[in-house]
Amino acid sequence: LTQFSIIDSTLREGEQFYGANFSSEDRLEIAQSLNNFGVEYIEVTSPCVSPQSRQDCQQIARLGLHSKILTHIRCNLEDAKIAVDTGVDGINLFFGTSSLLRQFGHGKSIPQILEIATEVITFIHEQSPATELRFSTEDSFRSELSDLLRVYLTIDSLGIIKRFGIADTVGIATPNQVFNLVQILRQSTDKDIEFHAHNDTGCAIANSYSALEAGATHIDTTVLGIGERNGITPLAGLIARLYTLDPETLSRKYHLHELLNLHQLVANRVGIPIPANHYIIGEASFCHKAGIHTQAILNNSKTYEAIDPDDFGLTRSFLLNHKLTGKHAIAYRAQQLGLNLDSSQIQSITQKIKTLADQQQLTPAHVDEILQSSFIQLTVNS
Ligand code: HCA
Ligand code: CU
Repeated sequence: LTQFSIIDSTLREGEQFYGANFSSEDRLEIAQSLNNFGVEYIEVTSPCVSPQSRQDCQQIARLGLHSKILTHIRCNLEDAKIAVDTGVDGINLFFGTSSLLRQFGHGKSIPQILEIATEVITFIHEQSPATELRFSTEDSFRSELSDLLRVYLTIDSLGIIKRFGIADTVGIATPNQVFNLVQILRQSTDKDIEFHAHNDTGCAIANSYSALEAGATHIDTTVLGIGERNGITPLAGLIARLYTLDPETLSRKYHLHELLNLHQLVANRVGIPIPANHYIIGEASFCHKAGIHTQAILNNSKTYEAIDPDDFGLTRSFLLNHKLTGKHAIAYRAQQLGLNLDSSQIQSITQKIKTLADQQQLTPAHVDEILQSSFIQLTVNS
């Protein structure tokens, strides 16, 4: 799995997150930061939603970033006319194909969808033949397979579309369902396949990985997984999933050291903290606590780390100020502090910390104090 591209949609799907309201400056900085990390594509909000969005879309397209810039529009002529003038590298079109969206959303039948899509795709291609076009069926997993295939195949026969999208719009698909649908589409077209996974049931990363296994070529992500409702595939989660399988490819494709900066920027601009247990860049991700773990990690970090923090410019840490602590971690800390204590001394200090931790909330500073004062006492006594 080396031939895949990430389409990061923090500046489109991410703007649909309940707390997000990016200024022009935010959008430009986030685009730069995504580019520094090295995602292949950046998807930005439709230029049709507001005058500022249109300006920002044009400005991001003009930055000359290494990442290709896409915008995401409804499949209609009015939107298409505005989007072709923005200078983006590609346009992502979508049309709801499930009976729910056809009945209660846009109200169009499958033949009408095909007629409109044909008109829009042909128009964009005539106006701007170099524009990379993608067409996706919104709510793919609640659509009839026969409808999906009819739509994809009819549109494929126009010979214009570069990539087809499958969208798990309400986040209900299972990894097997994703595998099966992508595989069917893989066997029906030679075009690229993009997968967009909502995370309502916590399967977004697994589903995205399943899509890749079945032959998808492009995966949609956002930083911190932000998006409508509880969001979509988190970028760092997809990176973690793929990195453990092939660290060399991931290190070659992306500037992994930029991952934390990117997340800090987005968290700051959305106004949310980075969850401590977020993939890779969360504060707890390389923090080791239980004595059994710290002992083994000190011997060989691979024992309890599937991801090497070094590759991401991050460092591991040990939590000592609790009752689960162990003598190896305490000895390691003593050594760091330059305190020469023998193993029986370390043993008794460890017991002291455990006992104290049963009675009160200890801080790392407490642990250091205990180590230091024990050391002084022991030196004075000897
Ligand atoms: C949305 C649309 C979308 C589109 C995905 C795509 C979805 O709900 O705003 O274009 O492939 O989840 O269906 O984000
Ligand atoms: Cu979506």
